[in-house]
Amino acid sequence: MADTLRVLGPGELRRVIGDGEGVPDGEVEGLSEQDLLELHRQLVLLRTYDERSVVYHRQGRIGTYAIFWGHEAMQVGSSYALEREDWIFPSYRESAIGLLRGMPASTILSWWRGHPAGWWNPADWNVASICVPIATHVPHAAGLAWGKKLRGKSTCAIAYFGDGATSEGAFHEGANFAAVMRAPLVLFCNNNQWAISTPLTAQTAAETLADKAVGYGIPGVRVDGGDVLAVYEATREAVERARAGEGPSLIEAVTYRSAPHATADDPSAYIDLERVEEERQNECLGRYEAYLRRLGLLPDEAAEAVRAEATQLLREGITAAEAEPPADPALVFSHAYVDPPASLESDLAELKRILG
Ligand SMILES: Cc1ncc(C[n+]2csc(CCOP(=O)(O)OP(=O)(O)O)c2C)c(N)n1
Ligand SMILES: [Mg+2]
Repeated sequence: MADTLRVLGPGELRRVIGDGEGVPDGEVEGLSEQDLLELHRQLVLLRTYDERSVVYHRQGRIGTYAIFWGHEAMQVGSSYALEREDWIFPSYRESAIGLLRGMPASTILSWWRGHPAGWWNPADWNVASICVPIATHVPHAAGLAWGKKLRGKSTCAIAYFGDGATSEGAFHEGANFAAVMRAPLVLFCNNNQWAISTPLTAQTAAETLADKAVGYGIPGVRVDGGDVLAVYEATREAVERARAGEGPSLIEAVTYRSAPHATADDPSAYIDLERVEEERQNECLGRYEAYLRRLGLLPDEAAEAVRAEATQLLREGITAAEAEPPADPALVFSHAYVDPPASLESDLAELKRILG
């Protein structure tokens, strides 16, 4: 495999996993069998977290939830290319990425329950807070990466954001700043082709999102977002560039959102349901499991054991999250102002009265 970023033409996506028929399987240099199985474990962990969360939402046990079904390969493949001290800046779509660093499931479930037990200290995991405003974390990630560089560290940062985020001023400011300062940053765009109900065609006039990299003077690559190995390899190259002092890279991982934007969304009003069904048939975990089976690396019992372990982890996670004592309602108000206006006091009194 090439050790510099390969720039492919529009429409061309980097792939490693074949289709079991005409398209042959590739391999990624440097990944052992143990690595391949760990990638599988992580994919199953995220898939299980996501599927259980939708159920917990329907049961009224967590609040509105941003589904990431089908996005797991982008998250697992990219984060696997990082070292533990590298910093991750997730959006709501990557809410559970901390699991891959051992963060307890209860912490993330608590976040979705709106409970302060879900407010982790970013420095404990080198995972920043989940960013809900679109793209505002991109300048934060750029600043952190630049700061690490100024201190002579080899640490880099990765910022995850969607296709819609590339239209935001904060994306431009962060990308431009990182490029000018040669900050060790990986700009990872999950191009799922939808920003809630806005399709990619209404989002940009650019042929590809990776093309935007040209304007910043950095490399931009396009990769199949459903291919965990291709995502890993592309991110590893971007990380190597970052550590070598060559600055940021933009990775456009292309997929198609095959679940609702969030539990509050009904995409049947705007999405092509046939396309969704096609994508669901070709989803990233199934593709990777088929790849491992072709290599003879995934006996049924082993796959079952990985699923059982993840299911158990989630069961324990929701139990622990629900065992948290009720949060103090004053917290809703207490970090908003240095000098709180008098009206907040009466609002708090009213809230306490309602809560009984
Ligand atoms: C600054 C800002 N504007 C608007 C919103 C409302 N909003 C929430 S999700 C979303 C779409 C984002 O789409 P994309 O960047 O493609 O990410 P995806 O949800 O597809 O992962 C919007 C506009 C927001 N959260 N923040
Ligand atoms: Mg999107």
